[in-house]
Amino acid sequence: MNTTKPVIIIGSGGHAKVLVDALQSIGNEILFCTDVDPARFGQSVLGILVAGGDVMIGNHSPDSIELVNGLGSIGIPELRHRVALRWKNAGFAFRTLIHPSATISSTAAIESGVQVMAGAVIQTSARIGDSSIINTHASVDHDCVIGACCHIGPGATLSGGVQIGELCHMGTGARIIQNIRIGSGVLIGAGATVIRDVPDNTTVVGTPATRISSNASRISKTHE
Ligand code: JB3
Repeated sequence: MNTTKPVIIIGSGGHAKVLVDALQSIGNEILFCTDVDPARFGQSVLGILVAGGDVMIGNHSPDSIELVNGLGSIGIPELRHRVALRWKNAGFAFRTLIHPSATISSTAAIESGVQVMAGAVIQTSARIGDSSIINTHASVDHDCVIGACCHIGPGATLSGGVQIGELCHMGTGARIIQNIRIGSGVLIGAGATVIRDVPDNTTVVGTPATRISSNASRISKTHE
């Protein structure tokens, strides 16, 4: 939280609103939000204007601002990933945002563009990959490794030594026991309890969590 650059928030929905609130609480200047839905243009998010489409970002130099990825997910975060990739390739940096009420060990590693929301806990020696969201009151325990662009949902719990690949969604209140390995492109349903390793591109639900479908076709489209 030590940059002085103003930010532009991509998106103006529920996740963007939580980000506006967090940024305002630490006094970070927000220029405007963007959206793809013209019906949102001219509206405000907690007093911040939805100024137009993402094309408006191009009116600013990558040196003068930072971006905040305001796209969350209720499934695999492929849209969030695409938007991050597009603007990074155009030379823009994404702001790493840690809510003042989050608790993060000094030995944890937080990569760029990560968002750690209110009340989340990240324990010693954990690593959080680029652009991931650790949402409200989620808990990531010692030595966990979370890959790029994952969404760890509100109140989700990772016990010690869990490894998660890229582009995963862990639903609200889901839990993973110690030392489990989760692949990439995995969706863990809300409230699930994961007690066995989960391979790439799989959806698991329930307690204990069991596989209900494959996400392979959707994930491959993400990387086109
Ligand atoms: O559960 C919690 C605490 N938060 C959820 C979050 C992680 O994910 C939240 O409840 C929602 O389920 C979801 O939030 P998100 O992603 O903000 O969803 P929604 O409220 O539906 O708003 C998405 C907005 O992004 C809509 O206004 C879309 O029109 C807009 N949008 C879609 N694609 C885009 C793009 N905006 C821009 N700027 N660029 C895009 O490419």
